[in-house]
This record gives sequence, structure tokens and C-alpha cells, in this order.
Amino acid sequence: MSENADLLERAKTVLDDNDHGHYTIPAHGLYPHQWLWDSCFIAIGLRHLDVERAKIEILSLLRGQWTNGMVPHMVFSDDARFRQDRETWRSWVSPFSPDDVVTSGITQPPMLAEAVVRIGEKMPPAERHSWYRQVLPNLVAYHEWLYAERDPHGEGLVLQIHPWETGLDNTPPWMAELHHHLLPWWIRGLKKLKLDHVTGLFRRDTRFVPAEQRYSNLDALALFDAQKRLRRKNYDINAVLDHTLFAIEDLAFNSILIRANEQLKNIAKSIRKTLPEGLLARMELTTKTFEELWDPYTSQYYSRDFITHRLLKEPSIATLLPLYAGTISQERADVLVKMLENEHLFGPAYPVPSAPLESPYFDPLRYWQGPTWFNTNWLIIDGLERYGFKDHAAALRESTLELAEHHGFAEYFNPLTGEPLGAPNFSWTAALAIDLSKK
Ligand code: 2M8
Repeated sequence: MSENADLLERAKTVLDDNDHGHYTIPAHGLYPHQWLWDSCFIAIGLRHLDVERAKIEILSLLRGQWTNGMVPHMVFSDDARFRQDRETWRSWVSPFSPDDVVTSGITQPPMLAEAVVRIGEKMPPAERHSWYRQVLPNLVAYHEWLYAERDPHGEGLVLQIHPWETGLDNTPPWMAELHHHLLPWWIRGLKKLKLDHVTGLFRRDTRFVPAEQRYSNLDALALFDAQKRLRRKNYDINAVLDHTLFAIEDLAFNSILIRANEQLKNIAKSIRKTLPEGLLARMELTTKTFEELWDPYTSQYYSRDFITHRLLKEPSIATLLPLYAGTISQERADVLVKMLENEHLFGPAYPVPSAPLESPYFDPLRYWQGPTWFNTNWLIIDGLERYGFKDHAAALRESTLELAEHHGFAEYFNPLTGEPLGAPNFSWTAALAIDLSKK
């Protein structure tokens, strides 16, 4: 068997082992439910093996869509063992949540339109059109919800109310905000008294993954506290925004939204449907306002505070994602590619690290503060290709695949050594290894 065929076979085994009937769990043990952007990346890989299963992955995610249009970041397994997880979120407190499944009450980066198009690419035209017709209403409702609820001032960018919505849970800009401005008094107290280890006893994640590869106890506590505050407001955005802890227009999320808007337009166009005027206008404004995230002093994009519009000047993997958005100028794309090449920033032996090497937050082991992830590499490769950086894209594709060949389908990898980290046999790593090896 050739090396490539062997890799594909092993990746397929991971996806089969994580198959939960109509969706794929990210990994056994740590992640027994369905997650939004995981399912999208998984479907992008599955389409090469089984188009039908890829479609079902997306449709099963849409079972969780709320009547207001939100696609939640998690759809829970109904297994009796996970009652506590469902209780934590209690989506039933919102009048908009679906009746037959329990979900979370927040969303995740809108990768859906991209996944729908990628699956469509694998179908003959008639089948593709009927697939697009089937999901277009859900996608339109989702994007309309994003604008209605998350861009309440009609300024163009959508805001996120919890770090989990970015998918980059403990990413430096959000954690910097948390520690400088947002830590609740009682967590501040625990921090001062160095009592945070006590909370570690209640964590489920560190039973599966070494503690130094996950977020700190204090960060975990703060994220769960923030989640509980949302639940107490019944996930009602007006009530949430009245006293919100987090309200950030996240760079990664908005980069992905811009691309999703493009893909949604492509879907509509190919079945000769017109998108609502209002939605098209909001999409256009997003592309325009996105440029306000550029900081001329440090020559890069940042997330910003929703209320004050203050840029959160802490670089992270999001710094490179405007490449994926695809609407920034070639000149600015060139600047980002220079950062990607720089070995003190985003260019270590096993790129792309989730925080630049010279960041005070950089830790090669800790989750979204340093390790290399397959999904963000996939987004960057896609952007590099569209901006004409074919060699950079090919090199990154190769180094990413090498990680899987030598170290398996880990959740994330040490960017300095390639060491596998986090959950083993992780679905999106396997799925995207398949997709990356198909070009
Ligand atoms: C991680 O997030 C979850 C919470 O949603 C967690 O920390 O338990 C993130 O890596 C996120 O991007 C991912 O979708 C999720 C499942 O793989 O895990």
C-alpha cells in the first residue's frame, strides 16, 4: 500500500470509529456530542468517501437549528450518561430552541455554507441543485439571525458573547480581555488566594487530556461561569447584551462569515434564487467594515470590542484568517504571508501555531495558545491558494499531512516538535487529512 493510501485508510477508520449514526463525534471520551464547525470540517472530508454521509452530517446538525435561525454550537447526544451536559445548557429555557433535541445556546464559526458547497462539488448538477434547494432556507435563516441578533447596531460586524463561539476557546485576545477586565470578583479572589487548583477537581476534560494541554483552571471556571450567566438570561440576546461579560467582534468569526456569505451567494446563484435584499446589504457592509479591524501601526487585523470599538491588540491564529475571508487587498495579504513566513511568528518547524511564537501567551502544549491545528491550517491553505500563493499553500499542505503521517490524527500538535496533543483519533484531523491529500 502506498503511504498515501495507508493514510487515507487510517483516516477512514477514525471517522468510522467516531460515527454516531447520523453524525460524527469529534473524539471518544472528551467530546461525545455534535459540534457545529467540527461537523462542517468532518463533512468536507467525508464527501470524498461517502457523499450521502456528508449530507447527513450537515442535516443532523440542522436538527438543532432554533426557530429564530440560530445554529447552535452543540447538539447533545440523548444518551442517559450525558444528562448532566444537557442540564448545563438547558436549551429548553429559550422559546426558540427545538423540541426534540437539546442544544447549547450559543453558536460557532459559520462554516456551514462552505461545507454545503464542498459537498455539492461532489455531486452531478441535478443532485447538487436539489441539495442546495434543500438547505438554502436554513442557511438564509442562519445568516439573517447572525445579523439580526449579533449586529444589533447594523454596523457590519457580528459580535460573539462567549469564547466558545469563536471555536478558539482560550485564544490570547479573549483571555487577555478576560484577565484584564472581565474576571468576576469571586474568581479574582480565588486567583489571589491561589485556590484555583480546587476547581480542577471538578473538571471532566482533564480526566482525558493532561491538564497542561487544556485551558487553566481559572480560565475553565470563568468560561463555565460566563455560560451560566447566558443561561440565566434564557439566551435572550437583549437581556444578555444588557449585562454582558463578553461582547467582541471576533476576527476569526467575521473572516469566516465573509467567506460563508460568498458561498451562500454562490449557492443561491446556482439555483437561480435571489437572497433577500436586506441580507445582501448587510453582507456588503461586513466586507467594508471588516477593514476597520486593520491597525496601521502594527500592520495587522485584530478583533475589537463591540461597544467601544477598541482593537484587542493581541495576535493569534485569527491574525492570518483574513486570507480565508478573501476580500482583503493583495497588498495586505502579502503582509500576512510575511508573518506566516517569519520563524519568530507563525513559521516554526510544524506550522501554523495558534499563537505567534513571540506572544507572551505562547505555549507549545496549551490548546489554542500555541499548538498547530488542522482546521486553521485548512482555512489558511484555502486562502493562500485564492490569493495566488500556490507554493506556500503546497508547502503548508505537505507539512500538515506529514504531521498526520508521522504522529496520527491528534486533536492538535506541538508546533516545535510535531508531538501529538489533546484527544487522539480526532475527527476533523482525519477528515481534513483526507481532503488535503486529494488535491
Ligand atoms: C473545543 O471546544 C469545546 C467547547 O465548545 C471544549 O473545549 O470542550 C474547541 O476546540 C472547539 O473549537 C471544538 O469545536 C470543540 C469540539 O472539538 O472543542
